[in-house]
Amino acid sequence: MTAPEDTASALARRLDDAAQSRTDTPSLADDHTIDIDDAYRIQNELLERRTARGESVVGIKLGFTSAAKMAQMGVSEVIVGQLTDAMAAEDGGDLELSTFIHPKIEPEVAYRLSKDVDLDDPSVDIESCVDAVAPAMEIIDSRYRDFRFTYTDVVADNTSAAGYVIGPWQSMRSAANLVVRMEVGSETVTGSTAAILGDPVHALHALVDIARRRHIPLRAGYVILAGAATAAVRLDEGVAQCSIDGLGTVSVNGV
Ligand code: OOG
Repeated sequence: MTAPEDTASALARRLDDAAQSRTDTPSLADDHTIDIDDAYRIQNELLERRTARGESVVGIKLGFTSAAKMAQMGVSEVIVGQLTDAMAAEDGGDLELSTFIHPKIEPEVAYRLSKDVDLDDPSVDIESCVDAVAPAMEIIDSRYRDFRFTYTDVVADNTSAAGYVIGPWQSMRSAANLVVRMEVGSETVTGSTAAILGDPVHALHALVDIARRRHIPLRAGYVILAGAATAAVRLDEGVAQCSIDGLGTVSVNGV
């Protein structure tokens, strides 16, 4: 753009309608020029539509935290999206697949904020605001056809956020260099938490920087998903389970 207000609203509506009707939409970049500021503006408008329907923002997710994904997208910066209560699935519970367009699942590490992070304090220590860590999985469901999107497209689309499931919380501890194994139906992927910016705790520090620049509050109680430890796997009917050595196991049942 830089897009006029009404264009940002119209694009947020287009993405929200796609999610609600489970119908994919072409890349916004096919017919609009949007910059990264526009993209976060569209994301905020998208979240305003959700909160107007009664959802609450309960956390933040990071994306592009692996070197492989950054290289694939040709970017060097992480991206963030916002999680709402309606996206939460229960550990071991059922996940209604008909509510998605073409869901994929990825293994993640989750952190929990025990207090607000004061972003106005230049020396704020986000690690001192975290009291717990857990194994988790994120369901990504790009609203774009065939997951074909540009960097700004995916930010506008709330970084494909669609669902998440958190395993048992452990008291805050290092999650560095832990083996990750995710089984989805007959497919197994393995990796390491080191794929998440070298150590998932680095995602927390990256988040402070981006939250300051994008005026995203980080509130007590928020769940922070640090980013994927492996490539995403297509989610079909059946159990998806992720185990992270030393952290625990989390699962969800696609129905
Ligand atoms: C974008 C979301 C990527 C991650 O962990 O890198 C993401 C997508 O691939 O649809 O969540």
